[in-house]
Amino acid sequence: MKIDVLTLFPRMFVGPLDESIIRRAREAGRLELALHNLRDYALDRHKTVDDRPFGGGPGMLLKPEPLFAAVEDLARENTRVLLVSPAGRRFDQSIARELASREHLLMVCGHYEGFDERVRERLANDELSIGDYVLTNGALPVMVIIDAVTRLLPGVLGDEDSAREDSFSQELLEYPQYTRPAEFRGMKVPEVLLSGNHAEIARWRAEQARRRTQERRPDLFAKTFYESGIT
Ligand code: JF5
Repeated sequence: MKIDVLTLFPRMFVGPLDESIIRRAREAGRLELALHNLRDYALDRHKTVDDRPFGGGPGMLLKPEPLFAAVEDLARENTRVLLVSPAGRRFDQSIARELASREHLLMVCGHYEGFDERVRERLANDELSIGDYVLTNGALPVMVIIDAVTRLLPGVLGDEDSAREDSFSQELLEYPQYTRPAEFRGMKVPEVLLSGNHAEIARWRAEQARRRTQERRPDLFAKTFYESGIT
């Protein structure tokens, strides 16, 4: 998959996307990542990318001309153009799966008070948010989305992790897990996990996952219940 990123802060991406699994995905050629500075698409000699909103009000907006010029330069027939801002639809694991199936993403980082509305109308296929809070710009949320999508690309994770992705994510929270020692500072690992009774262990884990999800994430629990009939 190819991902182009349009941002006013390309240097923010250096570091986070050069480590660990994303680095390996890039080195293996499974992810091709290219950073583009929106300012390079400014049309005037002052390299202006923002302007004041018509009608007044606080803050600045990203003006349309540099964004249109950039997207028209970078997008192809099969490109998904994604805006990232707090006004987008909430990014989740199922959207990550959908994006991972695409050939080419062009991710546009929001900034200031956001985008001129004509960018939404004409340029973008979708607008995504990673949660209900306001950041200074879209670089961090774009990196979050790239991370979540990259680990789903074929051949990026080891077999064990990709199997986990299939069976667990988006269903329930994790059950409690323990490693050695069996007792640490007086805290004991639940007896059942040391029993060697695999049917019993599976039952305990399912119950713990259900209970934890119901308590901490009633929204997720309701969705899982609705989809699969788990009680
Ligand atoms: C941004 C205007 C974009 O703050 C965010 C964000 C929060 N959740 N998801 C994305 O993006 C940066 C800020 C202001 C447009």
